[in-house]
Amino acid sequence: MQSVLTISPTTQHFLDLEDQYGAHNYHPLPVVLSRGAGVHLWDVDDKPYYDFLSGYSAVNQGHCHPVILKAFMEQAQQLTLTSRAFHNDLLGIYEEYITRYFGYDKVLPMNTGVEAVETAIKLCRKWAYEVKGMEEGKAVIIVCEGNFHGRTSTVISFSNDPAARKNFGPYMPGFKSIPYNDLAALAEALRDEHVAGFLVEPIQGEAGVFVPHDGYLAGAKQLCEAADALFIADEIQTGLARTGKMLACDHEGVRPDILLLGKALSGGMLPVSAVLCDNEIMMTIKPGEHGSTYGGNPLACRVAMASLAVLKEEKMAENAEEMGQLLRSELKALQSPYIAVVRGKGLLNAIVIDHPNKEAAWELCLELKENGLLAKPTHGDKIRFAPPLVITKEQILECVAIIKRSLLCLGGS
Ligand code: IF1
Repeated sequence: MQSVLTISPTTQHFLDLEDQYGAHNYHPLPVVLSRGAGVHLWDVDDKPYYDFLSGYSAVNQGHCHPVILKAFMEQAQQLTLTSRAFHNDLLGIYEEYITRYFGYDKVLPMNTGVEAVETAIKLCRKWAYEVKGMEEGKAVIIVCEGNFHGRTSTVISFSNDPAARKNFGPYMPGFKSIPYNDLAALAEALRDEHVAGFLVEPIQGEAGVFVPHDGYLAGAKQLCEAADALFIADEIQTGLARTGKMLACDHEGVRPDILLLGKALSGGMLPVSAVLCDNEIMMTIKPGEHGSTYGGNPLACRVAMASLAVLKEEKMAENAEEMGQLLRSELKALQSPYIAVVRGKGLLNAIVIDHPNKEAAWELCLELKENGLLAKPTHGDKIRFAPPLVITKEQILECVAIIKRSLLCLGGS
C-alpha cells in the first residue's frame, strides 16, 4: 500500500500554524483549502478537488451558492444582530417561512446543531412535566446506541463513543440508550412510565451512514404515539434534501413531534439551527426560559430563507435521489475486492473498506486527495461519500473514475 503524499511548502506552512497554535481536537487530511464553488474546492496551491464531504452536509446547496451568497451580502450590509432583547424585521418573516415550509405551528431558532438538540431535550422535559403531568425531575429520554447528536456535556452523556465521552464526566442523567433499528427494544423501553421522548437520527451519520430497515421510523413513531412520548427527529445531517427527500422522515411519511434542523439550513454560510414543533410543545417555554444571543439574528434568518428556497427551486432532493442511485450502482459495479459494502440514501453514502491493513481507509482518502477528491474516513474502515446536491451525472462518473483509480493504491486489482 503506497499513497505518495505531496505536501507543498505552502500547505506545510498552514499545517504548522494550526499544529502550533490550535487545539489538537481534530485529525484532518493534510489539505489546506482556500476557495470553493459548487461541488469544487481549491487548495492554497490552486489544485481543484471534488468535495465528497460537503462540510458534513452543511453545504448541500454547493459552496458559495450565488443566491445564498447574495442574500448573505445584502443582509450583512443592512443589519446582522439585534439580540432578542429587541425585534428585527426578518425574524417574523423567517418564522412564517420555515414553519409553512415544514408544516409546524412554531419554530425556535438557535445556531449550532447541538444547541437544537439541547433545546429539544429541554422542550421534551418541560412538555412531560407541564402537559403530560409527570413528576418533575423524573423524565427519561430514549436514545440510540451509536448516536451522534453533538458535543455538549449533556449530549455526550448519552453517547457510547469512548472518544466523545472519556474523562468528560460527570454525565447528565435522564437518558436511556437502546439498540438502533430495533423496534422491540423501543417498545420495551417505552414501557417505563417516565419516558418523555425518543431522540433519533433517521440515518445514523457518524455511525458510518447506517440506514435502518424500511418501516423503522414509521414503526417508532407509532410506538411513541401509543406511549404518549415525543418522537424527536435529529435531521441536522439527514435533512434538507440530502437523502433524496426534503427530510429523511419523508421517506416513510413520518411527521416528527419535534424536528431538528441545522447544517445546510444556512448552506454553509454561518451556524443556523432550528427546532420546529406545534404549540402544545413549544408554548411550554416562556419568556426568559431559553434562548441565545445569536439565535434568530437577521443575517441568519435571511440566509436560511435563501438556503431553503434554492433547495426547492433547484430540485435538489430529486437530484440527490437520482445521483445517489447512480453513485451507488457505479461503485458496486467497480466490484472492488476492497469495498465490502456500499450503502446510503440519496447523496448520504458510505463505503466500508475490507483490507488487512487497518489504515487502508485513511490511505485511500490520502490517495483520493492526490487524485482530486476529498473524503474522510470514520470509525477506521468507513468512508463517507456525500457530495453537494448540485452534482451532475458527468461529475459523478468522473468521481467514480477517480475512486477506481485510487483503489489501486490498496494493491493489485
Ligand atoms: C464535528 C460526525 C457528521 C450531527 C447530528 C447534531 C450534530 C451533528 C446528526 C451537531 C454534527 C458533525 C459535527 C462534526 C462532525 C459531524 C459529523 F461525524 F461527527 F458525525 F456530520 F457526521 N446532530 N455532526 O451529525 O451539530 O453542533 O456540530 O452544529 O466535527 O463534531 P453541530
